[in-house]
Amino acid sequence: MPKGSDLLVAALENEGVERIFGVPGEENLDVVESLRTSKIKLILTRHEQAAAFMAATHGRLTGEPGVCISTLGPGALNLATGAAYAHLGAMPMIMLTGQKAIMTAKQARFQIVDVIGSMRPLTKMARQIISPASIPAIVRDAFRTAMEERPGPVHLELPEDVAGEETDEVPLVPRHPVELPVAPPAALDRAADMICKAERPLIMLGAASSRPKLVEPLSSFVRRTRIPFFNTQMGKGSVTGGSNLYVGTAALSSGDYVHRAVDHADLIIAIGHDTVEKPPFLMGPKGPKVIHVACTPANVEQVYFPHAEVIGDVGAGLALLADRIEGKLRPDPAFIGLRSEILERIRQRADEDRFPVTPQRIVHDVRRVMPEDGIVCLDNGMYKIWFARNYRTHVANTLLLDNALATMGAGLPSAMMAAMLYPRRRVLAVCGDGGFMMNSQEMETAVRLGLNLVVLILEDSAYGMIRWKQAVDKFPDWGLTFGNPDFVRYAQSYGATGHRVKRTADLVPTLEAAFKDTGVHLVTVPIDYAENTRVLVEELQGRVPEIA
Ligand SMILES: Cc1ncc(C[n+]2csc(CCOP(=O)(O)OP(=O)(O)O)c2C)c(N)n1
Ligand SMILES: [Mg+2]
Repeated sequence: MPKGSDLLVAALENEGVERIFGVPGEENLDVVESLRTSKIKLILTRHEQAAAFMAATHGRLTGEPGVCISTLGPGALNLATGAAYAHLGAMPMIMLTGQKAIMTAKQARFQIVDVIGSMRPLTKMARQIISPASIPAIVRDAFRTAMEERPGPVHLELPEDVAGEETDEVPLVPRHPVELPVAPPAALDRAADMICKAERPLIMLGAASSRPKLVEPLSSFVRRTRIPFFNTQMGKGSVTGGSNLYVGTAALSSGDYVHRAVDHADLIIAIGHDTVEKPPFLMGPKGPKVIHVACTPANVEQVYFPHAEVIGDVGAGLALLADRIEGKLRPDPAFIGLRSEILERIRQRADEDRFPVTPQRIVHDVRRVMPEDGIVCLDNGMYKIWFARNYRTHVANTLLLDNALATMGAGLPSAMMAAMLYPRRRVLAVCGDGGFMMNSQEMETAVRLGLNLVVLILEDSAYGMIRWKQAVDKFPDWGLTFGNPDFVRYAQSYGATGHRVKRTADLVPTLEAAFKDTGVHLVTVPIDYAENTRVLVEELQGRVPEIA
């Protein structure tokens, strides 16, 4: 007779799960035993948070939920930041946590916290499993909920007595394809009318436009309508950035060069905008009209209140919209001039050879060593703004950054997941010396898994972004610097290879050599953040951007 944990693992196999990331506790031992004889690999991490970041990134890159596992109380709470990361970032993920037996209480309240209660606000659904017979249906429901628009994390708690309880065979619930409804003709006609009447329409690609299945329909919409486009940070790469219609990335909310194009527009077609992102532009009473195109209705915010909405399957909706407007638009010639001005500004100082290295040069050099399909995974720090503004993407989901929870610590785990999913592509984690140290223990996991991965650390011995904001706000420079380990020896102690860049000209050859070799490489380079103030404050007319 199968026990609860056997049914759980069979249900996960039924969903196509290949790996589970995490740190089991004694309450998970039945599940561990059921995994032992299954096709699913158990991948131990050195902290549950990293397991959750990896599982979430699986969901982000494939559309299929990644799965992570932890014990009760302390382990489950360590998943919380990863839950929030997936929840805000709309990444499908399943979190499985153990719990003490529910029919007896032999250890009184030892280690018991209300994990379901803690997870509820951080997930789409949080449920305790109370009988083995319910497992197949609950698991199917969990995956469906996690994957459905808007995707996100689901938490299931499996108490140890339910996991160990024998039961009759219970049939699994088969998967079937689900299509979303398409926007009704009235909504499409209204939007088409607004676009045809506009003189200077501009497309904005937001976070949800990066969903893996949208690559083709989005590119086709832009090709057919020839409307210039810009993207939010998390919408980067969803349409080829090499096209002559790309006018830039909105890494700040206003005042950046790309906002000249936004200010010039009289209509913005916001495709897949999710207001979890730091606002890519600020709507006001006088600005351009906005059409929201997405699977789910817009959230109304102080800075985002669209005038029309096209709700439903985005790919199908865009094809119908293109049918209505193709060939009827007159491209506005001013965008072409604006585009070259914006891109020229962004390119400035990319060749600067001063040492420590400037952020612009780092972005430029990273682009040189990354093939078009190479994946750059950012942690969270000052350099994120530079990569978002300056790094050109040509393939969808090749610059993974978090402009939603904007948590530190996800750079290395997200890169590890990308390296596992795409072993033949170059994968680079870019981390600050602060963010890297928040999950640096996963270097051991990366080495153990035999991943090919390069980690670039930008060293300023500080929580640079906060230090910069402190200076912008005219506070004295105080309290935000720290010392670092010797990163080369630190890498070596994990069995990885460490490199220190001592001259700006060495950055490209060092990264190139690291990629040509196999295994895990860590490259550390000192960064000069004087450019933050020069460009992001002084050059952008004294306007101070909001930061995370
Ligand atoms: C988990 C977490 N803690 C704190 C912050 C606030 N924060 C944002 S950026 C930053 C500094 C990042 O430092 P580092 O990783 O060294 O990057 P740098 O800005 O120095 O390049 C901090 C503390 C955050 N976003 N996430
Ligand atoms: Mg730093």
